[in-house]
Amino acid sequence: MRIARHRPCLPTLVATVLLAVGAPADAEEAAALYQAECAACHGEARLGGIGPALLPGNLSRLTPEAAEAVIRDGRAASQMPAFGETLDDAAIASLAEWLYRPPAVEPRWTPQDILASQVVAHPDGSLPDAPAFAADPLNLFIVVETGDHHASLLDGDTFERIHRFETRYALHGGPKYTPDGRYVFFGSRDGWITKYDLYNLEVVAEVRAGINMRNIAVSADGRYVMAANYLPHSLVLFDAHNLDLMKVYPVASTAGQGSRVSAVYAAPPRGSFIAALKDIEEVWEIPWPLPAEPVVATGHMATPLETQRGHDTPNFQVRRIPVPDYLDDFFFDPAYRHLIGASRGGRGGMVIDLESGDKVADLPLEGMPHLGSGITWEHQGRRVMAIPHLARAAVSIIDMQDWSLVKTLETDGPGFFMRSHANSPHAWVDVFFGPHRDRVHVIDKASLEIVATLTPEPGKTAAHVEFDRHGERLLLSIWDEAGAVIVYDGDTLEALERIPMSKPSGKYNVWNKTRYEEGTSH
Ligand code: DHE
Repeated sequence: MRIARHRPCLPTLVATVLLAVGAPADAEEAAALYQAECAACHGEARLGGIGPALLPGNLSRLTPEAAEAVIRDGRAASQMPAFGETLDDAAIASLAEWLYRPPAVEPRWTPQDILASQVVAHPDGSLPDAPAFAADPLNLFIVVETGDHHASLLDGDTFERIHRFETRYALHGGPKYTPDGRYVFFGSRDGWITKYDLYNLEVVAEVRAGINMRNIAVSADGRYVMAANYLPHSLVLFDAHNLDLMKVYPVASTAGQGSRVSAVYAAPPRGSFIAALKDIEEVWEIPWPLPAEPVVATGHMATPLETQRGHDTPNFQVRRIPVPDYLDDFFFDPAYRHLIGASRGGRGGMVIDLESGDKVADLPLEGMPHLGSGITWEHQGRRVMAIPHLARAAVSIIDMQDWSLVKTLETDGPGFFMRSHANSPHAWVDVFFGPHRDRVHVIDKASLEIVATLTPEPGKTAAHVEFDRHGERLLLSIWDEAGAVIVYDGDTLEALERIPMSKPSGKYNVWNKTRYEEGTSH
């Protein structure tokens, strides 16, 4: 075995031992190699960290040959680096083979574990009902800083930092707000959900939903939180008030095959949570109880909840919708009638009618469309959606009436995140991968042309935009330990201010999120 160099984040002692032992001839050596090369991101016990859990039950879609290729070449659109120059073929094969061996102790996270993890610091309703600051509470931004695991609360009018606080390790996915914007829920990759009171700047409650979590969703009425896990294979429902456990849904096919959950989202007009699964060709819909009075959800979805709920699944019961492929990534039309999904390894996307459960269209979306960051707008009287691709230097624009491809815009590299606002003439897309990762494109939503390409800080990754509630100014991240968010004027594209941050990943404006603004993620 050849180890040309070892990565700076590795435990030096173990790496030194490995240099001495040579090729890993047995499981013990492969295990040591795992500790040296992989544990920092995937966890010492393979339970996940900033990378996913690596246990046989989570690798069912990956052949050992494909696992070797991922170790050798890295994985597109993730933080998985290539080890091809560090490890020789024998070491890679040995390591890949070892990952498919069951762990000595099968990891478990039972309802009792969930209950025991719950901490209620300030029971819901025990803190004052007015904000402790003067800023517009509906124009606040949460900025997640993954560099040192903190979050900042910004005033969306003055961009003054109201507060900065420590978060759980490795938050991932967008924080979710209650409809009044008072509380925000964070989810971490290692399974923790934190409910935070923005008015009082205090944690209300925390609970650990799983060992390796994908994301969380909050019902449109703010009463329920659903967590989607990779490990264990489960969805977990909580009462949002103090994060009391309500129900654990083991995720498996009717034949008993378990599955990771790709993600879960709230579908307000349907009054339900919708989850796509990674290892079973099914989408799950789980309705929450409808309020006695019709609730107009928000923003452009001015439809009473009842009228859209066309199926008769009882509250909190699972409706299984068979689909033709695994769905790793997905998105919805504004009415939440259609789910637009894609498999990471697939050659395109598909549209599922959530009422009939039928596939109604195939989409020409090669190159790993990042549907989770899709946005929509009105173009010449028709609604279009635009999505970047994780493995292709392009943005695809699709007509949402007949699902035809309107345009493919060539970009300077594959992108991760896309953003706009109903009041802005522009859509922004980053160039997250490749040599031009310090650039962002600005697209004119009327002409569907790139009208500007900015390089906010040469050499540093520029990514992820979020507008203020008015659609006038926006925040863009400089994705670096010594990074920043830069405030731009949405019309003139002029940089107005630089606010230092530690690797700011996402920014989340209260108004845009609670109103399900068309130009942002939900
Ligand atoms: Fe994410 C959101 C999946 C890698 C940063 N990412 C999401 C969501 C999903 C997802 C399903 C939507 C959840 C939500 O908001 O409720 N992400 C995946 C992957 O499958 C992938 C490719 C591999 C993985 O490691 O899980 C992946 N994601 C990354 C990263 O490497 C990023 C860039 C850095 C990080 O923090 O891990 C990253 N993902 C983000 C961010 C969001 C996100 C900042 C929220 C975007 C938003 O604006 O809503």
